[in-house]
Parts: sequence; C-alpha cells; structure tokens
Amino acid sequence: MTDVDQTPADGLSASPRPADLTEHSRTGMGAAALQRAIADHLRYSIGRPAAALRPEHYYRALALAVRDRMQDRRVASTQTSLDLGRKVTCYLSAEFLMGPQLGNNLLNLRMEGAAKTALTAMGQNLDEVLACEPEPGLGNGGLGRLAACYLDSLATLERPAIGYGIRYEFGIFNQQIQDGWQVEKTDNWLVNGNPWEIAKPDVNYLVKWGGYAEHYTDEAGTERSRWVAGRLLKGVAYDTPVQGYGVNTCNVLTLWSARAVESFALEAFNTGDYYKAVEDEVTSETVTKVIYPNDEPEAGKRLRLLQQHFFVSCSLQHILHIMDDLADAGVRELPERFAVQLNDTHPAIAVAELLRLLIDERHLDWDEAWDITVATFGYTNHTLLPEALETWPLEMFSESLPRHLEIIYEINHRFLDEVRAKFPGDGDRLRRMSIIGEDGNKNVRMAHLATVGSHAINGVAALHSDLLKASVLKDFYEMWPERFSNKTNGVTPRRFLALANPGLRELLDRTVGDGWLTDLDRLRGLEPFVEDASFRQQWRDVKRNNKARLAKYVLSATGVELNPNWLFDIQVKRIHEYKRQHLNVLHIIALYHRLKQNPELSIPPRAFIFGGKAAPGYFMAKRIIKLINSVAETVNADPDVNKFIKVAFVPNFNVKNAHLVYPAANLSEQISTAGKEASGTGNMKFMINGALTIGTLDGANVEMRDEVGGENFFLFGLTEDEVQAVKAQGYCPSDYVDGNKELSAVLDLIARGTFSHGDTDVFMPLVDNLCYDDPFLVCADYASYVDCQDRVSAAWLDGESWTKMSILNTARSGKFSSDRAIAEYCDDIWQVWPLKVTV
Ligand code: 26Q
Repeated sequence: MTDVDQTPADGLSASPRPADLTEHSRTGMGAAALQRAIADHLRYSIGRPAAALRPEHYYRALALAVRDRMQDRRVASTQTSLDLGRKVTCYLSAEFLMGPQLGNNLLNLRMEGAAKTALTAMGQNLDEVLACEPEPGLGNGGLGRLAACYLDSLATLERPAIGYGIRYEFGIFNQQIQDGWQVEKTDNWLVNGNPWEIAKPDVNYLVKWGGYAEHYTDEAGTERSRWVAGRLLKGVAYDTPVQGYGVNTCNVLTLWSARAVESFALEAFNTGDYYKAVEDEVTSETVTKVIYPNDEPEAGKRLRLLQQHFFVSCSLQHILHIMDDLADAGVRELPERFAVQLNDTHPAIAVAELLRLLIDERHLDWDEAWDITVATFGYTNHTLLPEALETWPLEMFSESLPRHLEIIYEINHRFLDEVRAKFPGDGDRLRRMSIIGEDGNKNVRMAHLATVGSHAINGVAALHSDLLKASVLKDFYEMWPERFSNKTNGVTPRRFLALANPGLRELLDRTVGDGWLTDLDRLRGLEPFVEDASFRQQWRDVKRNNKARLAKYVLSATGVELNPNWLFDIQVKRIHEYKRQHLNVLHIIALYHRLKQNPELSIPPRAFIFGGKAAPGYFMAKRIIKLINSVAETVNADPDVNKFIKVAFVPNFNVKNAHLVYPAANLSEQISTAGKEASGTGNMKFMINGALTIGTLDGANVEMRDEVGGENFFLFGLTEDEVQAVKAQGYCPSDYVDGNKELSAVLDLIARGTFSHGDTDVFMPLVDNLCYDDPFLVCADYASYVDCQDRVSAAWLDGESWTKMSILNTARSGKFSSDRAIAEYCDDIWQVWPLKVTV
C-alpha cells in the first residue's frame, strides 16, 4: 500500500472546491470528505440504523462514495470529447469480465490511503470491506477479461472510449466440487444490487426479431426494403464508469438489458403479429438472463443469436443517435467520429445491422453505406480452432433476421464479384471465401462476414496472426494483405500487479520508482538488482508471503494444506483438451509412480495447483476435473508421496481469487498444443508476477520467451510445424505409449482404478481417447514435457539462480502491458488520440 494520500495525486484534479477539511462530501479526495460521504450513504442510500451496520453495508456505502467521485470525471470526459469532436473507440464485446471494482477504482483514483483512513476511523477494516464485493462474472475467460483490461488501458491512456455489451442477470456459473466432480450453481450477482451501475431507462432502443422483409416503392419512386418484425424488444442502458489510473479520464461501459415493450409502442411499430408480440412480453427479459458458456457442444442456439443481435442493435442505434446530436457532423462522418471494434465474431452481425440502419432507415444508397461500414469496423479474431468458428444454420438465421440475410446475400454477391475479378476462373476459391457456407447444411460464416465488413483484421499474438494469414483467413489475406495485422494481447498491470500483489508493488516502487505502473518497460530497471543478494532476499520474501496467502485460501476452500516453502506449480485457465491439463496430470502421476517404485527417492517438493471451469456440456473436460481431484485425493493421503508432492484444485477460479493465485506462482503451466492457443493472457499475468514459465511455442509464449530469453524459460514440445507434420504422417498415439515405459505405466495406473477406488470405468473414456485418438498430441509431447519438468526440479534446487530468473521475468514483462497493446490499436487501427480532461 502506498502512503496515505489525503490530497489528490498528480493528474487527478479535485473539483473547484476548497481542498481542505471542508472538501465537498461528493467529490473530495481526502479521508475526511470520504468518511462524511460514507456516513451520508449509509444513512441516505442504504438506510440502516447504525447498530445494524455490517461490512457489506460499508462496502456499498464506500462504493457509492467512490462512484460519486468518478461521476464528475465521467461527465467531463464525455463533454470534452463531444465538444472537441474527437474520435471515440467503441469496443463491442459479448463479454466483459470486469472483476471486483472497489479496489481497482480506489487504486486508479489514488484513494486507497484515504479509504483506509476513513474506514478505520469508522471501526472497519478495508480488506474485510473489499471482500464483500461479489464477482461480476460477465465473461467466460480470456476474451472477456481482455475486454476489461482494454477498458482500463483506454481510460489510463486518456483515449475516449465506450465499451458496449450485455448486462447478463446471471453471470458465468459458480463452480462447486462435489465428490471430485464439477457442479454448476447459478450466479445471482445482482441480488444485493450493483452500486457501480447507473440505470438509464431513458436511454433505450427497440430491437426487432423474426418476421419478414418487405419491398416497397417510396413517394419518390425509389425501391426500398423494410423489416416487418415478428417480435419487438426494448434494450435499456446501464452505465458503469471506467476510471483511468492517475488521470481524470473516466470512460463508460454501457451494458444493455432486455425489457418488454409497452403495448403502445407495439402499436406504433409495424409488427407482423401484434398478439404474438404481446404474449411474448413475459419472455422478453429472458434475452439477457444468462451468459452462454463457451465450448458447449450445442452452441448454435437461437437465443444466443438473439443476444448478439440485441446488444449490437442497441449499441449501433446509440452511436447513430450520438451522431445525430452532433452539430458539426452527419452520419456520413461516422468513421471520422467512431471506431467500432468487433471482439471476435460474437458482435459480427453489426456489419449487416449498420448497413440496414443506414440504408433502410436513413435512406443512404448501398455504396455510400458500404464504404462507411468498412471504414468503421475492425475485427479481432481469437481462435483458429475450426469447431470454435461461429456459423449459424441458414434456416434459423432467415427466420430470425430475414432482412439481415438479404443484406448478407447482397454483400456476398458484390464481394464474390470482386474475388472473381481478382482471381478469374477460381471456382474453388469462391466456394471457400463465400459468406454462405455450403459444407453440410447451408450456414452463415460469421468470421467471413466480419472480415469482409472490416478495414482492419488482427490476430492476438504474432504466431496466431501468422497462422491466421496462412490458414483460416488465407484467401482473405491474399485479397487484402494490407488489412491484416497483429496486435499481441496485454494485461493491465494496475489490477494484475499493483492490486493483486501489494508486496511486489511496494518493492518495485522502492526499487525503480512508481512510474512503472503506467510505463511497464521501466521494470527493466530491475535488471541490475539481479546481482544484489539482499534484493534477491527481499524478492523471495515477497513471493513467500504471497504463497502463504494462497495456501491459507486453498486450505479454507479445499481442506488441502500446502507448504509455502515448496515449489508452487500452477495451471489456472478454462478446462479444455487443447490446453492439456491432462498432460500436467500425467506428469504428477509419473512422479507418484517413481516415488512408489523407489522408496529411497527424494525429489524437490512441489505443490500442483489447478483451477478452471469446464463448459457444463463438455464431457471430456468434466472428466479431466474429476481426474485432477481423484489424483489429489490419492496423492495427498499417501504418506509415501505426500512428503514430496501435493495436489489442489481451487474451486471456482475467477477474477477475485485470481488475485491470490498469480502472485503465488513459482512455475506457470502454459502447455497447449502448439498452434491452438491464440495468445493466452494468464501466461502474462504469471510472468509479470515473477513466475517462470514451462511452455510450448504457442500463442504469446513465443514472444514472452523472446523477451525474457530462452535461458529463463522452460521450453518443451513440438512446434506448430512439427505438429502439422506428425499429423500429416498419420499420428498414432499408441506408438508413443508403447515406446515409453513410464507413460504406459502411468496410463495403466489410471485405467486400473488406482485413483478411483478401483473403479475402472470412470476414466476409461479419457485413457481411450489418449491411446486411440489423442487429437491434441498429449502422448507425442509427453516425454519432452516430463524431461523439461525434471530440468525445472533441478533448477529449483538452486534458489539463488531461480530467484534471478524470477526477477528477470518480471523485469522483461513490459511488452505484455495492455497499455502497449491499446496504444497499438489506437495508433494503427482506430486513430483515436489522447484527450486531457479537466474537472
Ligand atoms: C460462442 C458461441 C456460443 C456460446 C459461446 C461462445 C463463446 C464464448 C466465449 C466462444 C468463445 C468465447 C471465448 C473465447 C476466448 O476466451 N478466447 C481466448 O481469447 C483470449 C484473448 O484473446 C486468448 O488469449 C485465448 O488464447 C483465447 O482462447
């Protein structure tokens, strides 16, 4: 924690009121004003008698007081960008995994000291109050958290921005572990209200669905189309302020919530089936009820398409509404005023929706509307996995969005003409590039729609962007090479270093000064201290405390006791076969096997820690969780082995407990099959917190290794090229199993029921999958992985050398700040520039 800051920090101006003890209680940045504000909110907003106040009431009161302080900056930020006619980034994302807000907002306002002082004076403890905040789990994992990191960086870099998304009433399910299995519980994050959001019932838009498209000739004799909806919904805005660090810029996250439409509005609107629409009123609100998990086998759900269309339509209508209010610009200036980024294909329907709004509702002609659309949108791709590329069955699409389908046909027609002109006589290319897929049943390919409708397309790590250009979007790259670029992901050091790791924050402040928090490259200043033995001891002390903090949490959450002196080896991320948590488990079982075979054996002790959710319908992923817990149960209870290894599965991995996890790692597991993980961002969160990585040449691991140096990174496994080659030769996992005694023994232990009380059925599907199919080359990479882990153990024995490598990982992690990533997006794609806000 930094010193108690009673006065506003540099860059954060206070309101034009006396900045002393008489500071205004809505805006004053000092402890005294804040204490008065908390007292006011306890009385006037929460309305509880003093005797009935508990920490959660202080949480809400403090949150409201902090929100008040952001509100002045929020209003000033919008006003400044509108007045000066500055371009704004709109980040469209079906997910924003924001994490708890109070600690982060106090940090960014530089009010942590004031909050501590104020609460202490009121007999409360800040940490206890912070712990009361529920997790707003409006995302699945990497993609949603990336959107949240990018909002933090946009505000910190003083770039005007709006995040647009969905206000899910229920966030991602809470994971419980029962008898080793994942059990899903609904996440009712709004039960006690949400102090951060401001409902804006007057900011609302109508959204159509179903029905049919109609063609007519207007009074001037022009042929036009209109959409006669089968159903109408209303979207209402909820605004959450997003405060930049140490600046006055406070941007906004606007999330849309679905409502039934009042019947007068139904009449005013030309709906196809009025009575059906009225009946549907009760179900309107289900549209934003719950977030869909990724990796669901049955992903093509109509409600999911409705969610996407709903939030996209509201957001675009809102943007056009702002354009209408501008005195100095018409809708034709849209690309000069707004850059709209599509976070994966989930909002890709925006391409057709913007055209519809411009052509059908504003009567622009096609060419004009098309040029505006392409100049406005950018598209970020987050996956190469063919099964994860979004497509919608044509029939469902035409029933749901009939006018959009017509528009997509027109886009496709004109686009394929262009392809024909550039590559004459290449019918195969036309089939490959068409927005309408004909593979099996006809479908709409959302990645093709997003690509054709955008002037800029990017991948999320260098390797991923290269593979994108060489595989799924190869034809498009050949058509428009200048539209493609790479934007390697980043993470915000405010949340994932300063907030999550206060011990390291303090050490860094003392060592390199506090500028690193907004200029992460300054961590390079740590490099000379690598040779300073007393600094290394301080570094170890910080890590040791973080490990003790995590051990305490793991004990309370699982009953497993971990020794903070052991090597903490951690893999936290969504459970997926391509991420290969089972490869990690095979290594643990190999150690178990060695220790059981050889009672004399002594190995450096390690705690293996896992965390992550599986999609509820993902059979294999759920079995991997069961295997981890079963191995944990067996290993932890066996005195022959539990002196050397222990295993824990942290239930319900989320942003809140991630704060405890990343800072406690000695070793970060980034072991996906090369070519499968687009980037990864957890890998970066571990690195900035001083963990060493064991990893494949996949996603951003490649660039992390380039930055830190191969000598400070544990590399193993096939490269992407080698993976392709092995597959081309007809990969046969049993060759690898038969050729490796230890691997055979390990698989045999699982199959024989060693970890399942003799049950030979429960893990059979997993073992069979590895032996006969192994789509992610676990067996092919096994030997290389286990060898590498032996090198890790050897390296751990030299504590001084390990510490040096740990320091260098943090020192050389500057590239992976989301500030660097956002600066690249702003400079290369969005043309959105810094804007100083004064309040
Ligand atoms: C799609 C259709 C229906 C229901 C759900 C979905 C859905 C939802 C979320 C599909 C995918 C996601 C999330 C994907 C994701 O998190 N991808 C990750 O993005 C990170 C940020 O770029 C990368 O670092 C990871 O490599 C990538 O896996």
